[in-house]
Amino acid sequence: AVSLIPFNLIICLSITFKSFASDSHCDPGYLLYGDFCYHFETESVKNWQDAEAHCNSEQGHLASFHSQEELSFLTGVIQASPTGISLWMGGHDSVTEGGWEWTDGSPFRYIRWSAGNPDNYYGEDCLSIYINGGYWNDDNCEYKRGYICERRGETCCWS
Ligand SMILES: [Ca+2]
Ligand SMILES: [Ca+2]
Repeated sequence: AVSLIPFNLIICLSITFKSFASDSHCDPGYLLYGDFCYHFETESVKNWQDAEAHCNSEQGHLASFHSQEELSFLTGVIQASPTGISLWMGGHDSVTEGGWEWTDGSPFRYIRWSAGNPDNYYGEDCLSIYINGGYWNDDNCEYKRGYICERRGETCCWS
């Protein structure tokens, strides 16, 4: 039994080292990109608020994006199995019209609006991404769409 303790410790250390080397890992159903795990929900459609609430129940938020690289990852995944026209993301201007923010609190700097948007058409306040092309639309929050959740990646052992 004495020899098992250091052996277990070695396993944990090696897993920790591996997880640091690859930053983090994700639960089943989530894909790792950078420090975050993403879940692409295309089977159960929800309005924007219910989609965000579902992501909250998974300790996350609707996804935010901050670079062309992140967006290329996203569009690569959703175009591999296209479902519907567009998916909900975490952007909204429901607090202040035209004052776009992400539900995860990250800065709203990188933008990729589709031509003519945001147009606030009949009061659109929620951000959806077109599967074909990855451009964004301010959309009617009540529409039921698939969505993308994000959460921080898990780290092993001592987190
Ligand atoms: Ca609006
Ligand atoms: Ca629009």
